[in-house]
Amino acid sequence: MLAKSNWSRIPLVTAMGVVWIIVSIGAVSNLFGQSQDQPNIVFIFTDDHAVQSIGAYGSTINETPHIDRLAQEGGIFLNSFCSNSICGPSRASVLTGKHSHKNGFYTNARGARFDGSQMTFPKLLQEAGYSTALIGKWHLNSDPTGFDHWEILPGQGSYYNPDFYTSDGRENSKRYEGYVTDITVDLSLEWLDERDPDKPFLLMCQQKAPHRTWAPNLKHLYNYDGAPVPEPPTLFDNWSGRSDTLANNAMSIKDHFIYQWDMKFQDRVPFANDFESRLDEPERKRMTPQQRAAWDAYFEPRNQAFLELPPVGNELTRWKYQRYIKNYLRCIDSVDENVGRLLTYLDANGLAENTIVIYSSDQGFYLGEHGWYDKRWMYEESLRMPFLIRWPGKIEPGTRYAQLLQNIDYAPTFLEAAGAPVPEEIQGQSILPILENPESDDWRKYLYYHYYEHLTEHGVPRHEGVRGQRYKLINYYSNDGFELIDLQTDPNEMRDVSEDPKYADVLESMKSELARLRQRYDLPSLAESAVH
Ligand code: SGN
Ligand code: CA
Repeated sequence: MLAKSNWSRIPLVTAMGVVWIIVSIGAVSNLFGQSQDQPNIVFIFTDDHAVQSIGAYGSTINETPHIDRLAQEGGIFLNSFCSNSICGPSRASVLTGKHSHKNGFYTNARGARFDGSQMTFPKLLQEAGYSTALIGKWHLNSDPTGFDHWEILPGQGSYYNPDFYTSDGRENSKRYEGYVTDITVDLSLEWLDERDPDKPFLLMCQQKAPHRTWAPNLKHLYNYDGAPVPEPPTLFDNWSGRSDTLANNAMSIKDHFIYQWDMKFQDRVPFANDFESRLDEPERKRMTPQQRAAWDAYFEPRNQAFLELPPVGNELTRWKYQRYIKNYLRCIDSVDENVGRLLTYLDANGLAENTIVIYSSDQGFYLGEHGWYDKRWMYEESLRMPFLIRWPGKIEPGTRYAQLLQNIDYAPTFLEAAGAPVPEEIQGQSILPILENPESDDWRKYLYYHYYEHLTEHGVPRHEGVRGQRYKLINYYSNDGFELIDLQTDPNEMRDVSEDPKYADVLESMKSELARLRQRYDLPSLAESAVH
């Protein structure tokens, strides 16, 4: 890999000279590779894990002791955000350190493919002497590049008895019996055992969980049983006082769950409408007879009780919220215990000291806030990404960072940590200076956001915006206009103050921040953005 990538930089030397240079580069890189200065990186990345369900972020609905360990032994970024709140685009920003309009991956639309020939940080880490691996969810449609080893789920993947495929092709995918969250870590640990011990490594361990359809592991089915999970204060939000476009959503707890998928019913529920009824349930049909029996033993009696006396009105919404949130949290219970397995492995193999461990997720999620599930909007719950980082010797245990972090910052951070140059084209900034000086004020004061999918599966329109520490400006540019939120007086984001004269100056200054960021990141016109 090294020889190949350096070859292109030395086209004019003679054949003998080339051999000599390659041998020298190999020797230097080997020394470099063994150096203690290059930390290993374990990047644990989950799918749709909202900060409201992480203990270290103050969750009031669950506990995540293993994830929290990273905050206790390292640091936590309290203001960490994505650039485009949807799976593939967030992953593309992580890999490239760039916003969607620069890495070319705007939406999850059918046919969207990540251009794997472009610069990514794993490729640059390979050049800097790292062994690299990616295991689990990928969801960028083209095959991964920049990894010595990869084993990925097709598309969204499955919770039960999942298929994984490798560079041998999708048609040669391998089915593993068991639960995807465990298997993703089994495969990650196998790779750690087999890797070249003389090189530093990058492991991207990317869980499918806790993505829809929230199918928990059998051993966690009974967790949270017996007592209701507290409801968020905005579960019955009626979307007034903000853009009219909010009311067109198709992601409400009240109306937009599918009984057979999300609510775990086997048959059509008699009073369900067509939207709420789809029979091609994705998980139960994949289970072994034993798995299915254990699954049914939990859900069937509870479903019967529901059908005998179905709740109505707000009580039905409450019931759906409980069914949804408990399964979501059970999926996280598996994620958390598997974070524990990874940390235990690092401890047991003497790797903890020289390994950066990060826990993050591709975007946040609504856990009933605003009456919703799913993501996409620029409101806090889906804009946020968890970011916990442990790096012994560099981060004081228990450090809390308030700076505005974004997923475009991950790539330059990893490159700088590895001592590799950060290409000019990267739009994010390395957080290393902040890690050294947590109080640092020398950091962005505003961040740029842009969601491009227009009125697809969940009815969310394209929009862009800017967020500072106190204010957020959103532009629903294809179907409405500006919305201004004062996060200090209105942390639940229930009121657009863009037309309130008291905020006239704030509105103007946020508009000019937006214009400044559009220029800084070299955005095309909104008309050009409206084609994706
Ligand atoms: C699927 C889900 C959606 C979800 C998208 C994107 N529907 O289409 O609810 O928003 O993925 O999620 S499902 O009925 O198939 O579960 S993402 O994490 O990949 O961006
Ligand atoms: Ca996601």
